[in-house]
Amino acid sequence: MTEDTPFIILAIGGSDSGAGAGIQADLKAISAMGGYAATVLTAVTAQNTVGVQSVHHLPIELVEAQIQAIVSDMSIAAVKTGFLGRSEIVRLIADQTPGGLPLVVDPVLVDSAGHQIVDDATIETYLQVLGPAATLITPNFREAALLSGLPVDDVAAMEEAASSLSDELGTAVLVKGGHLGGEMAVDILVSNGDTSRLTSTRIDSPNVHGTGCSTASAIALALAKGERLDVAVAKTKSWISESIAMAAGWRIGSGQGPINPFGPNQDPSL
Ligand code: PXL
Repeated sequence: MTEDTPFIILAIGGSDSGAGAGIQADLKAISAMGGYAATVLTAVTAQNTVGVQSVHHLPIELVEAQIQAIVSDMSIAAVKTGFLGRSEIVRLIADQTPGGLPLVVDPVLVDSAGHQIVDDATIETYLQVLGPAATLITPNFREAALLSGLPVDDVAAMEEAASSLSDELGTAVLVKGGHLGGEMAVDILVSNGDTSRLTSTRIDSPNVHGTGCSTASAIALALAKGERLDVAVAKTKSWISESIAMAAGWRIGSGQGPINPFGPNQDPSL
């Protein structure tokens, strides 16, 4: 590996045809931050800024073949997972991704309207198999409620769900409150028993589709570079805020559009 070879992040998730979220968001975020994203698709969605029209889950053999193609050839520095969709895919990812690397699991369990989009067996497999293998799991507040079994409708409840989940899984947990409303966007990080609140001013923009995917991808890259978890999370939060601000005037479609990860000044240390 030459010195200028970028860190390679294995991003596993679904395609968003509107390119706001999913693998397309991962590819943009990781590229914008100077990494290289290898992309394993689990599903193809037909969607735009208005919503998801259909989902096609790829056969498990094809998901496995993609992972093998990557890990047999490339030196992966971290793994990030997004939409996995089905219990057997969650299990496959836990079995097949290389160990000993930072693993950031964004458990995509609800759609942007807040409806559950995976079955209960899939949630159970996250709890039993993939969550415990993760370095960090990054549910939004609705997903934190589903995973912890606790109601989550304010910041105090986010803290309770985050620490309960962190205790149960034995991993660090970042609960994102961006969609909770209010003047501030508050996230909760629980790591090694320590709870911290990360706050930023809410930016008025219709374009926040894919912020979860982009956040988990940027954190995975920062961890690959050896950044401490709390620092990686804090830097990523301010980068996401800037990426939202840089796309606030965009009108890519009539609904919730993408952010602009290429807009912010890149921090060379991230
Ligand atoms: O933002 C979560 C997400 C992840 N992956 C895919 C998606 C979405 C949300 O729409 O479509 C493929």
